[in-house]
Amino acid sequence: MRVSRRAVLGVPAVALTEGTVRAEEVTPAVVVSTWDFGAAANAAAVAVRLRGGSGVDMVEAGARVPEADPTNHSVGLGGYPDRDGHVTLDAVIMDHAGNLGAVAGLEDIVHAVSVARAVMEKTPHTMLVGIGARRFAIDQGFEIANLLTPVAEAAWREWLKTANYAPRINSENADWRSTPGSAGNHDTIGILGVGPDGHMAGACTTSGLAFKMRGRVGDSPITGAGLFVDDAVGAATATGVGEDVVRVCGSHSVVEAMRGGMSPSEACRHVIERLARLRGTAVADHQVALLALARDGRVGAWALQPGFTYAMTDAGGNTRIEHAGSFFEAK
Ligand code: SD4
Repeated sequence: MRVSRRAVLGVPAVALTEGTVRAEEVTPAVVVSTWDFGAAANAAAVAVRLRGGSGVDMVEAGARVPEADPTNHSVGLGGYPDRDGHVTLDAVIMDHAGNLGAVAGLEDIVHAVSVARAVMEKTPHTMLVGIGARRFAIDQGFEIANLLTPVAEAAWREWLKTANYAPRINSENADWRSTPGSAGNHDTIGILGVGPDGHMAGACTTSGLAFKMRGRVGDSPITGAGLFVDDAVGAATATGVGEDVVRVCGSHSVVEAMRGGMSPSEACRHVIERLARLRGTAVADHQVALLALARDGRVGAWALQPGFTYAMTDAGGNTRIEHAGSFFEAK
């Protein structure tokens, strides 16, 4: 089946193919990201690359696109709040030389990925959390903003009517079978890129699971879970129920499997199968998806459940959307 999704993507693209060609058999990608809407992020990343920007510049520029989009309810502005009504952001960025920065539980700042980059470049640390992260961001000149949009607040107030305050980690993926990228689906963006100098970088940014417990942090800002970059091998990122990604150090495990000789999709599948073996029925209704970019531009992904899509873009700016295989579909 060949389906043009140009209208959906709103980016310049040639024929976009779904599910007919293995991602690893096509033109080497220079940027990949999670979900259909990653296409807009990839377009921003490639534009930066064409202007000579580095891998870090690319993934930061890409991640900032959904962060600024109020209609995306799991990243940045417009993200769904925690149970107490606070929008809290988690983000990480990592370069080819093991430099990395992260923030967790950041409030009132739209571009968590850029704060993470400032942590990487301007502090001796790798992660700042909560009020310390917020204070650092303000000191660095980031503007304060109200991230709780009227739409997100209305969704939260609706949720409150029936809210059971017991920990419930999969409220965001309650309807993961809906259209990929839709409001009910996972929206975290993980983005991996290769700069014009051949060096890799990655970023991951999210507002986390909707209506999470106050203080909860998932996988996204955790190096090795939500993101890992190894310039000699490749990079990986994760989306889905962060508690499950953390259990298998998702992204790091994918990179290590690639180091051992697996292709990107084999490596993602290997780690998803490990998670499924480890957790059994506990993950029957959870979505976890892994996406990998080898340093030579091969791309692969695998998920627990069907429905995970990713956007891959070559150096010429041609974007295609691919559907990942899944554990429960392949069973
Ligand atoms: C988290 N992995 O906080 C993130 C959520 C996510 O799409 O991927 N949402 O657990």
